Amino acid sequence: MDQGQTLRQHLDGFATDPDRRLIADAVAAFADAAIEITELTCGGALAGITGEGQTLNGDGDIQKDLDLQADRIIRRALAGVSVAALASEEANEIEIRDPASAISIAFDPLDGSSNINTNMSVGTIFSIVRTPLHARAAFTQPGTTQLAAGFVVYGPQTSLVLTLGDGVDIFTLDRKTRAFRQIRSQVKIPPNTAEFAINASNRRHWDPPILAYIDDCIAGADGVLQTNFNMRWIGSLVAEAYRILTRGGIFLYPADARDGYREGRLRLLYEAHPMAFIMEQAGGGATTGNLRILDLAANTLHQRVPLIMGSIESVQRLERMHMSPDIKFERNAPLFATRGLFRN
Ligand code: AFP
Repeated sequence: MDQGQTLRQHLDGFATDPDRRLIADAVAAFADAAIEITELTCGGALAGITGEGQTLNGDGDIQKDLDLQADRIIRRALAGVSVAALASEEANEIEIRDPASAISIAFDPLDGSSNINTNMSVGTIFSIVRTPLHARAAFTQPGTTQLAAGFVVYGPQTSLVLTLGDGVDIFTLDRKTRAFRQIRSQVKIPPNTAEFAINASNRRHWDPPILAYIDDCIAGADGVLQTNFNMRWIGSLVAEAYRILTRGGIFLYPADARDGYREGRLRLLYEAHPMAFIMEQAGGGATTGNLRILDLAANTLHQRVPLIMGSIESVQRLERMHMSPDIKFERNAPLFATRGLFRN
């Protein structure tokens, strides 16, 4: 893959049969929508964006003005693409369009929208799946049925991360030509990391394996991991994922004891599934702690799931810590507190 090719050239090289052409057209539609959305995020208040909202989506989240505008922009961009079923974070129901189409799409039009009026990075996430016999069943399949997945970060750069099932490539919007141009191909996530991302204010609500892992990270070079860690928490999944693809890391939004968070906060269909596909395609991993994200199938449209993703060594360590019940997590014991039994 030559660096510097446009996204359209990349997609044309991929589209070697009618189904692949369909996938390519859907990705191109998200790229076109992203160019329109980025003009709103860059304009902010000058573009009439307040980051406020009055209505609630199907999962009870306040819908910010840009959530709804992004949803409309994406649906309009997809109008010219044959799609069987559409699922959006901002809609209570699946939209059936062309049931005979080979592809269906789940998307989060604007993730991280609570960051809009603080001028932080936000994004769009999408997952393209093969349509099963009945279009209505498109979103009850495991994540392994995805054909493509991607996300756009509306940050200092507007960049699109894409997997078509053969590695991960990154494209940045050239604002002069209004075309996405490839900046990285076949991205690989470093297998090890010294950087974790978690909302540490929820520490009192975490389950023991998460407590043990994060405390081991904070123990630094004197602890069982024998490494000094750095922490990040942006509050925007796409920004965290982009950083992990750039320099490695582990992102955790685990289940916790708060009401409504027993299955975490992130949604399986249009956040965890596409992110997991991208992470695995880049040599990383994605798990609930107990189960591989891509093996999971949704029972409901906005189903939440605990999400741990990033550098493969850290993901596998956390899975071991979740799956070995005989490990004693004597947390906060005086003097003889025992740590996780793993030594790297
Ligand atoms: P919003 O879209 O409501 O801003 O949520 C963003 C998000 O789903 C994800 O992008 C962040 O990683 C996570 O929530 C932040 O959650 P906390 O606000 O609980 O830290």
